[in-house]
Amino acid sequence: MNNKHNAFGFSTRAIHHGYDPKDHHGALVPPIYLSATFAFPTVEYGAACFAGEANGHFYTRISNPTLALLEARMASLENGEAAVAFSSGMGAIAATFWTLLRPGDEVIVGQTVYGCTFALLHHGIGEFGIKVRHVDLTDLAALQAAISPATRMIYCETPANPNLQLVDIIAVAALAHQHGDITVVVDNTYCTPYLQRPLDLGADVVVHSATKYLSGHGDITAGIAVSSQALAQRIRLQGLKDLTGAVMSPQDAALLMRGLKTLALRMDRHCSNAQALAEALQAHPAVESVTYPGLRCFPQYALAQQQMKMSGGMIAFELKGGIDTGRRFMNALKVFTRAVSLGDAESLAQHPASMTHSTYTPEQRAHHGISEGLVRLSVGLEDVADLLADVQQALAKCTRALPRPPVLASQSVR
Ligand code: 4LM
Repeated sequence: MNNKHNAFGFSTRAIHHGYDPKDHHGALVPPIYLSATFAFPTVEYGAACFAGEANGHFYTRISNPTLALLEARMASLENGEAAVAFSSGMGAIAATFWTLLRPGDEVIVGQTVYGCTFALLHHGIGEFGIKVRHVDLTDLAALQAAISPATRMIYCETPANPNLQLVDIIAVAALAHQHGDITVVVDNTYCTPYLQRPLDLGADVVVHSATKYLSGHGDITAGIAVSSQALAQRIRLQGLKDLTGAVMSPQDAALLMRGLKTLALRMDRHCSNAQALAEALQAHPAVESVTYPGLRCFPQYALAQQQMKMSGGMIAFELKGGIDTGRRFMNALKVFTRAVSLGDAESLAQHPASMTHSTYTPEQRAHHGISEGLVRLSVGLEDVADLLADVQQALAKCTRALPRPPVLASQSVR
């Protein structure tokens, strides 16, 4: 199957796109090209490759046949023209920023983003003359007011890590594009293209931590940027080749392609397991609040239904006793693993304020909607009955441990 077969369904493309065994001695699984460098048949051809006039592979930091296959597959799944592979999600995000922003430019960022993206914005590009402005992107009037002639990019996560706030991609992209030269970049890590395709909704660039659902097995760190051919070429030649050098290894590309083969199956299971857990948490008396896009009480339920195919595998919730009870809950879990990251087969629990979002100060967390008591669950692929039982037993333990309300002197029995 070659790249012209974009009419096939999502899983067919995730398994076959861009590869034909007959071109590779019949090998069912694509070979891994480990070579760092590639021979030129002539000096003239080598020079043409360097000048961008010939498409051959010449050095793996710029391109490699195994990476090219993965990139073609990811572009197909996101409905983009081209993709660039990176050694981590942060590599993809940093390369995109450094390619598209210059001193004097402004970037508008949604209220809540992953902690290291926040750090890159404020301690990275923000310290090199690029102005970073956080705006509540659910408020289009605020976005309109924040756009200035210097605005070059709008960047968001939807759903946002960790509080799951959504951004209406169609509305934000339409507003951005009324103003001309503004690139809309969406981090699609939480959804993957199986649940949401930002480019179809008007975004210009999609970035991913492919460490998460895309690879799905917690055994690589990887990143991807998907866009038009022209933007991808800029991100490759500037952000990847010269500014970060954050190239993905061909072995990791092979593991990532193995993960992609089961992406749709895995996402279906992540979503159904998460829905069941979110409903169980919501019904439990020890739980203060549950944030999950598939619950009717989710403040942006209508947008979630419209923009996402299903509600995802991530849950944020708070317990009535606050973070002390949250810690007891997490320490009592037996099937869930206490770990950061997300999208793995294993269910994971972590505390954003002290872990993934500890790059924010407490004041910044309060301002950006990340409460100190929030517990984040990445719901995995285990049997849902075991996950429900684990959460119930941990809730029972932390409820028992809740301090009793003080007994008033007049009520005490002597
Ligand atoms: C975590 N996240 O949340 P690499 N974009 C999003 C992310 O959640 C992450 C990255 C980018 C977590 C990692 C410890 C929405 C990461 C960065 O870790 O560089 O592949 O992706 O638990």
